[in-house]
Amino acid sequence: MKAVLCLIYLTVFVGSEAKVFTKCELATTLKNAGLDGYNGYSLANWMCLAYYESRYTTNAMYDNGWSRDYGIFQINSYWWCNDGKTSGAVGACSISCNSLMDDNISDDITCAKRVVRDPNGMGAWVAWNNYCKNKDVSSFVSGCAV
Ligand SMILES: [Ca+2]
Repeated sequence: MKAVLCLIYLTVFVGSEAKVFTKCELATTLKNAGLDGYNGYSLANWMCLAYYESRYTTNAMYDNGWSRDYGIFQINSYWWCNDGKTSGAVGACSISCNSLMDDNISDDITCAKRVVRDPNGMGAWVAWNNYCKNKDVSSFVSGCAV
């Protein structure tokens, strides 16, 4: 019985384990998901954005008091994802914020594509405005086979 419980625990734990991507691992994942050039933004811009928003950490979460930002792209619970505790939330990605915290970022990427299709583009992300916009971001992909 103990062994069974242990196995269940291990499965749940491993299944929800957070992942911190390495630079080139993330660059390859984002490129394969079609982000390079998506809506006019280079892969290096996506990488810069993810670096300054989460340091490539899949379970990053920031609580500003009235809403929360989730995951590797720090997607907001007012506009995009649903966390069940954000008053008046729009939830335009129709996704649970929890699923933006696991180590599978394919749904995070789908939602990020939705975010960047808005008129503000990457301007939706404060960190991108502050640290990546109009900057030389080439170092975020340099040395990676992408
Ligand atoms: Ca996810």
